Amino acid sequence: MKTKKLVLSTVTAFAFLGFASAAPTKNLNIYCWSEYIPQNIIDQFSKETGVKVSVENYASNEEMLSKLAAGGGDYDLIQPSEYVIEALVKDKFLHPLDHAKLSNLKNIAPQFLNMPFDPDNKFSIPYMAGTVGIVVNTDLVKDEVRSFADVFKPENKGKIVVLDDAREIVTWALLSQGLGINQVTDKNLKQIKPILQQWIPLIKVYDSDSPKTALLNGDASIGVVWGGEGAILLNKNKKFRWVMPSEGAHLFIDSLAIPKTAKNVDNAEAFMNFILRPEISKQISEEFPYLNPNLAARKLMTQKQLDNAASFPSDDEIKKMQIFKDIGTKGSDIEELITTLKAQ
Ligand code: SPD
Repeated sequence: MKTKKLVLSTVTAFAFLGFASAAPTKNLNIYCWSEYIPQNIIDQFSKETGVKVSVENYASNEEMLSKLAAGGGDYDLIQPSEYVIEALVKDKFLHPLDHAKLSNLKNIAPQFLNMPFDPDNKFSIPYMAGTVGIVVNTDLVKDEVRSFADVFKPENKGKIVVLDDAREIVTWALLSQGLGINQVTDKNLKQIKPILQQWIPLIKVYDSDSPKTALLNGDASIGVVWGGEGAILLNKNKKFRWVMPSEGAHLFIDSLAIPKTAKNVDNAEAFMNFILRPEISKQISEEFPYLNPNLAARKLMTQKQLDNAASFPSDDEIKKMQIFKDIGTKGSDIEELITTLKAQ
């Protein structure tokens, strides 16, 4: 991604200019995904530690990266997904973690530790994982829906809500062509362009913050959404059905990491260890029911929570899922393609 490379180099330059961590303070600035860290978790941490926490939200990895690149914010903790950690590690943007302060990391399932984007979890700890799938309001959509191709049918024009995320949208089109989610080449982008040209005019709502809202208020009757959002809908009303797209899906792992520029590293590590506690992680899952990688927390969860297919795909489903990799300058090609198609 041309912009991203620039972004990351700019951010790295900041780190080298000496804006490194200073003396311990009672502040913590978090920049995280919207609807992901419950306010009551922040409040409990503040009450217990006396640390004043400020939180800013973003709706995509790319939004977070451009804010960092612009030198905006003064963050101690960020919440990147796997391919972004990979890029930030390459760019030497992250502060190495002190594992002596992360005693609760042992609660994380081994399958989510030591992943290729951050071997030995030197720079990041898993927060939540999940997938992206289809939610159908069965009161309003009577046809069988099994695939992305079933969602993006002319009959569904004006009824569809999707994530406002270029990499996601391109991924669905790649999968619909039997292509891998990281096979973002010029040739493949050319191949999927006509598919996206058919799909995009059918979409009514783009929303990465809360795609469930359009399905709840009737603005949309079918959607392609984060697993956690799907899980909330399933809990709210039996008319909503979760469908794992037959073309395939990806597994995302969103982590917490500390920028090299952070001023409150101790507080950031204390927060990481706090959210890794089983009872705290369980509370996070109650409000935002994603695929919780914390095994000790899962032991405290109800069978109903664990049985929610949008939160916890089956082992077989997970085995088939691919994971995003850093695609470098191709990221900006994707952004450009989707922006152009949305404007047509
Ligand atoms: N509201 C929180 C949504 C978090 C979704 N994670 C996104 C992963 C994108 N690759």
